[in-house]
Amino acid sequence: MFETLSSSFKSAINKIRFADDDKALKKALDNLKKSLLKADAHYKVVKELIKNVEIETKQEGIGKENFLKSIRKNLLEILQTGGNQGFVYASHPPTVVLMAGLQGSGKTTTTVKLAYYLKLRKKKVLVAACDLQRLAAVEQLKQLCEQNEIDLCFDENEKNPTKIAKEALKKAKDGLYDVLLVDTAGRLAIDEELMKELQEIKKALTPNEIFYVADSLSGQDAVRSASTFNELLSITGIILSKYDGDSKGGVALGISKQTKVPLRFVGTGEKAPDLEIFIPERIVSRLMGEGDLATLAEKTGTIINEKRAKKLTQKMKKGEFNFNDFLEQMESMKKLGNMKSIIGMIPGMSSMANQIKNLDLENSNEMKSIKAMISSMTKKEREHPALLNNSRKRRIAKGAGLSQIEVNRFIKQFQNAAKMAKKFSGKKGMQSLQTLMNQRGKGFPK
Ligand SMILES: Nc1nc2c(ncn2[C@@H]2O[C@H](COP(=O)(O)OP(=O)(O)OP(=O)(O)O)[C@@H](O)[C@H]2O)c(=O)[nH]1
Ligand SMILES: [Mg+2]
Repeated sequence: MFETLSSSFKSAINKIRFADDDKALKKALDNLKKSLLKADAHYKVVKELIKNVEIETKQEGIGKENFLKSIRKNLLEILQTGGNQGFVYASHPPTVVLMAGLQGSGKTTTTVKLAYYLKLRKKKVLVAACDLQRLAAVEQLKQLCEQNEIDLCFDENEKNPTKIAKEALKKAKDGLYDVLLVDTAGRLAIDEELMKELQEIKKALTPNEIFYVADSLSGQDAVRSASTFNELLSITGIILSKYDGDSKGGVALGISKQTKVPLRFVGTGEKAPDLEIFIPERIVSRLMGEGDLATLAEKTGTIINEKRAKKLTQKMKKGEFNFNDFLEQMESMKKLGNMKSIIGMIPGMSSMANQIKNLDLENSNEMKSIKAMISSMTKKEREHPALLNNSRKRRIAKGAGLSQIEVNRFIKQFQNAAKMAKKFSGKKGMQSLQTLMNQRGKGFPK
């Protein structure tokens, strides 16, 4: 995410080559303004940003450094409007979060993503199914929660969402849950009936947070509807969904400043792991093309079990890395979510992220074939890749419905990967891993 915006900033910065070059500054600012407006950032926010950067850069002396410093400072100010960041836990659990939004904006998906995010952080999470408007709504949530092993409170025969909400709150308290997330019904437009329903649930729960889920594809409309919801319901945070369709990404830039409500998370895909925390300092780094190692390390840190990682490294060192370990690694990668957004967090890689289509590990043909091959192996073969002779390879190919050439290619790839792994698990490899680990714990929200 942010690749489009990031490249706008980078190209502006690159235009400033010489000191005291008024013309270059003007050109850089004009270009920046145009591309931000094209990305659907609000004109007032853009105008103010450009004006401030121009004044400050001239004051400090035109040059790359001062220009960069001024953009950073002003971007941070814009993104920080509104207060709380990330996820804030109530002092007395459960933290109750009411999810609101228009029809199809992504409330239900985002509820599950947030539950998944919190679960990875070792929180006990309950979801309440309070959309009783749409027929299949409860079923949709049931399936998503089952897939991701998330507890759900629901009653398909109940017609009154406030009743379910109250029941869920009681269950959350009795069951010592850390967080209760309440999914609600959407409407095509903001109408009285919807507001009444939401206000009633709000009264019954006194939630700690009311998150408004806004569809970023709807551009400035998302900002307007967020403002209206805020007037009527006093929302405490905004989540921008569908940010993987990047064209109108400029909305993220101004939405906090325009609504005075902080942007808390951004949805970057349809799957449970595709949710990014929105921390202004980190986002500014990403916008400046400097990557975001903090979020990357935090994300990998929640998924990679350190003990297990050590054990794997030992195995790699001894050259004992086998097919089971390989599958396990693949499963962990899946939990990281949208690869495009992961790559964009690595410093200097944001332009590369732009070129990658949403790489889907789970559903790629390659992954499917690899899984089929490994499941056609015996337990012994999986643990001891060296056993695979020609007759065994033939059997595996048959079992997986693949040609022997394909099986040979995969085994070759695997052997190369194991060799590389052995090399990197030596001293040098450990050093780079250590550097990444050290990034953890620096200013992470709990
Ligand atoms: N690509 C992408 N799709 C998303 C994202 N968030 C939600 N969607 C998709 O958007 C569609 C609507 O999402 P829902 O979560 O059902 O929306 P909702 O607000 O609960 O809809 P209603 O309950 O009908 O009001 C689904 O097909 C989701 O998969 C996202 O961040 N990226
Ligand atoms: Mg829904």
